[in-house]
Parts: sequence; structure tokens; C-alpha cells
Amino acid sequence: MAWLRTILHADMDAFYASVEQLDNPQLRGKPLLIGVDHPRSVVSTASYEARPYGVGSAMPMVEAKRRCPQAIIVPPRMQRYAEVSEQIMTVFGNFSPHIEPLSLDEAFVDLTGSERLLGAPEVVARNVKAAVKLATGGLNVSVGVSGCKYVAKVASDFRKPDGLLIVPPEEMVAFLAPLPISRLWGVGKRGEEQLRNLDLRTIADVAAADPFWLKQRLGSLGVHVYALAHADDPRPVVSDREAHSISSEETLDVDVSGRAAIAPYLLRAADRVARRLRRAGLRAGGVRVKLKTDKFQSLTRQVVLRPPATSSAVLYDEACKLLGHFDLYQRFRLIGVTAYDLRPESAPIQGLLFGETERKKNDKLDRALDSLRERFGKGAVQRGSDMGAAERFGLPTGKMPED
Ligand code: TTP
Ligand code: MG
Repeated sequence: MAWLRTILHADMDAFYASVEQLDNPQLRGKPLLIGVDHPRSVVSTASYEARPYGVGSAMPMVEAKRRCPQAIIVPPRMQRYAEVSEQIMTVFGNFSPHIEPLSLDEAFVDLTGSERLLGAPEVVARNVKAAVKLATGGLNVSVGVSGCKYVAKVASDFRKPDGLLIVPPEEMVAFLAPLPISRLWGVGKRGEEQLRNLDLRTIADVAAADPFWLKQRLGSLGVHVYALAHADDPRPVVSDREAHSISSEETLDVDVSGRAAIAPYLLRAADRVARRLRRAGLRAGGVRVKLKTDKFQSLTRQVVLRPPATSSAVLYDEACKLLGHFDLYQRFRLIGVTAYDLRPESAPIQGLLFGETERKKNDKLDRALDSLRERFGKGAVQRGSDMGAAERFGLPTGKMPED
């Protein structure tokens, strides 16, 4: 059986707990419970060191502490997890434009038809894992690849942590067969109980059942589980371009501080992001600046763009204004710009009277530069301000390594 569709599912290992261990080396190798130490709170997640004690997500904190008293309780830092989430979604987006995030730490990626470009599923899966590790500074993601969403999701969970499993289309049904019915997607506790009452315990039991009987006894649930048990899941990967973002980040050879030293890098990043926006036919409803200090602390500031923009100059100007919200006396090792809240260029723009001429002028200039670059190579043209900055600060100029 050929790979009619190639779907990858990626899910971070013990996500919140792993981020805490990444940011605080003293927590590495130790049992952690992420959550608030309160009589009525529940555990968000537990590190893999704590899981042998039978603790995990959604368990009351009181119960988790009883089972694993030596665990360190760490309060969640949602903003930091959102930031890491953005890093990993950007990585997935580099493999395919068709990505569907399911939560902060997991996404489907549709790789259909990309084998010649990216390699066999096993190669892509390894590359995704390595790219996530690199982008996050060391986090593990578990990956499953198969011929449909459902089996890819089961596969990514199968060898956790640091898992990788490829289930070719012809092996999907056999792979599912021995698994318990709790692995059927979308079957809650009550559904499981209904299946057990019919003496169906494994997915093979469901696959072998008479579909008419299943439908008669369970209604739509019966139709659903019969299809899943046969790895029949045609749901497409639905990418949400609006939730997606485009970033350009640069890790510097030498740390910098102060507005004058940071601005040229910001300009280069803003220009790259804006060009990618224009190439994709998108406008950004917001822009974000990210600075990472020499102590590896990531700081971000963002602003909404009204109207949404696609021009390098607008992105750069707004990014420069955002610099005023950082303490620029620190030393920075990474500078980045992200365009987020993306929408198609053709979408109607509201509130466009003020500054319209300026915007049109910028758009025209951008497009002229884009087409020159396309015709004569990436180093052929630079904005005057970019040149000056490069000269003044000795930035490498002609190269555009990210494009
Ligand atoms: P999961 O991917 O379900 O769990 P996990 O990443 O912690 O562990 P693994 O995938 O290796 O089994 O959820 C991702 C994050 O979402 C998790 O780190 C914390 C949060 N979460 C909750 O806050 N409450 C919950 O009930 C669940 C399931 C997750
Ligand atoms: Mg996870």
C-alpha cells in the first residue's frame, strides 16, 4: 500500500515539567509536579521522574503529594510555555505549511507529497525531533508518522518519552489491533464502559465486530469506533494560518546592548519577516520583538498593528518602538521579530484613512525591492538604512541565510 497521505503528529514530553527543568538545571532528573500547592488544585503535569509513582495530569494535588511526597511542586508559568509553543510551531511550519496545532504542545503536520523534498517519513521524523531540540535549547518531542491522523497520534504516544514510531499504511490495522479500547480517539469513560458491556476490550474486538450490530447497539459511537478500528480516518489536517506566525531570529556572534547596536539586527529581521509575509500573500495583525539576554532569559514585547501590515518599514518602525519597553542596558545574545495574527492580504482592511499614502508608498517600495532581489539575487539590493547600519556596525551584509 502506498502512502496516499503522510501525517506526522508531534507531542512534547511532559511539556510544562520539561520547560521547568530546561530553565532551572537544579530541577533536572527530579520528580516534579506542576501546579499550585492548594487543597483544591489539580496537577497540570508530572515530570517523567514522578510518573512511576502513579501521578499525572488532572490528579488532585493532595493525592499526588501523598503518592510522591518527595516531588517538588512548581507553579506553572503559562507565558513561558506559550513562548516555547511558538518556537515548536515555527519548527513544524518549516516542514510543511499544513500544520494543525491541537494544544500548546502538540500538532499535526501534513507531509503528503513532500518525500522527494524532505526524505522518507523516518528521516523527516528524526529531523523534526532534532529541530525541536535545537530551537528550544534541549526539549524532547515524541513523533508518530502514519497514513491518517488517528494512527499518527497513537503512534507518537506509543514510545514516549523521546519516542519515534512510523506506522506505514499497510500496518495500521495490525498496529491498532492489540491496543485496549481506551486508545480509541474520542471515546470517553462512558463510551469505554458501553464497549466493555458488549465484551469489546481491544481494538481488534471492535474491528472484528459486525458494523450493523455496532451501529444498532451504540448508534453514532458504533460507526465511529468501527471506522477508527479499521484505521479509517479521512479527516484532513486543517491549518489555521491566522494562528500561525512568521519569525526571523538571529543568534549573534557577539552579545550587544543599547538601542543603536540592536536596531540594525531588528531591521534585518523585520525585513525578512515582511518579505516572507508578502511572498505568502499575508498581512500581520501584530508584531513581536524577542530579545534573549546573555543569561538566556527570553523577553518579548508585542503590539497590535492597525491596520494590519505587510511592509518592512512598518514592521521595523513598530519593532523599534517596542525596544522602548525593554531594559536595553542588559547584554543580548539573540534578536528576533515575529509577525502574528496573520490574515490574507486580500482581506478587507478597516480604518485605513490615516497614513494610507505612506502605506501605499511603502508597499510599492517593498514590492520593487522584492522583485529586484528575485531577479538579481538576494544580496543585490538593500535599503539605504540597512546599508548605513551595516557599515556603522560592521554587520555582515550581502548574506540572507534564512531565505
Ligand atoms: P500532554 O501532552 O497531555 O502531557 P505532557 O506533555 O505533560 O506529557 P506527555 O505528552 O509526555 O505524556 O499535555 C501538555 C501540557 O498541557 C502538560 O504539560 C500540562 C498541560 N495539561 C494540563 O494543564 N492539564 C491536563 O489535564 C493535561 C492533560 C495537560
Ligand atoms: Mg505532551
